[in-house]
Amino acid sequence: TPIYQEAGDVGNRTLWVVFVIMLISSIAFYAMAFRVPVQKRLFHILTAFITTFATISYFAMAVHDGVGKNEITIKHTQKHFPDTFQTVYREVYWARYIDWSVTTPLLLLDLCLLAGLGGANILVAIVADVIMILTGLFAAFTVEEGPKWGWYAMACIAYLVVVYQLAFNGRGVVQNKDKKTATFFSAIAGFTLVLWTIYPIIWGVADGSRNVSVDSEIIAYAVLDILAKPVFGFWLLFTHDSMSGTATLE
Ligand code: RET
Repeated sequence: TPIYQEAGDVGNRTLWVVFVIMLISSIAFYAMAFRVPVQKRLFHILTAFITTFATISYFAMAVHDGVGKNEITIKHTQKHFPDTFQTVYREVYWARYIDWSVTTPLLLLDLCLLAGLGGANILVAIVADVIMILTGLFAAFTVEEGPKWGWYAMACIAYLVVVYQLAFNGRGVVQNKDKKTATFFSAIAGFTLVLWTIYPIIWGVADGSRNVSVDSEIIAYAVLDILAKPVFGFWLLFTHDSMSGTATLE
């Protein structure tokens, strides 16, 4: 008998709640964008786009359009008995990967512009990030265990490139800016790296090894997504607005 791993009421309700939070944040970010002079709008627009994509993706998941199914066969090996096989069908929320492939580059752009990184470094960070998300998507839909963790390992290596750009190059170059910006960058980039590192851990126990229910997976990603997008966004924009002069961040 196959095992079905699907979202229940708790998961579905969570998806709707996050949809509403993303929608309200987007409206707030667009409103904040209108209130600042046009030269200061870049961060506002970027941040508003990030939650806009998340709003669309959460809507897709809540109405169950952005969801597929992955089939995996598990072999139980028992001493003195023939091997038994069990099929697990687990929901895969692929809309997340579409969302992440657009929004994580935009989040990185926010941070790279804040640090004042050059074009080449920005491009390396963004391309590595896109590779991370795409190989993560392949990992999610690969049926065989070997290739699955192979794709996962590739995604993790790409992630290390992103970390390197932010933690080493970003931190180095932001020292050329004023002290306030340098301190703020350390705080918000540190916050980002801690949060982002939890994603592959959740993926490993949920999508990867299937030890965690789909509902728990939805809730874990919901908390992370709210911190990584709306909370990150309000923090960035309020700080930006409170800094005097347009030169501080751009
Ligand atoms: C995957 C699985 C493969 C290994 C790695 C991953 C990393 C994902 C990250 C996602 C960040 C998402 C954010 C969303 C914002 O709301 C694809 C889970 C390394 C870092 C910040």
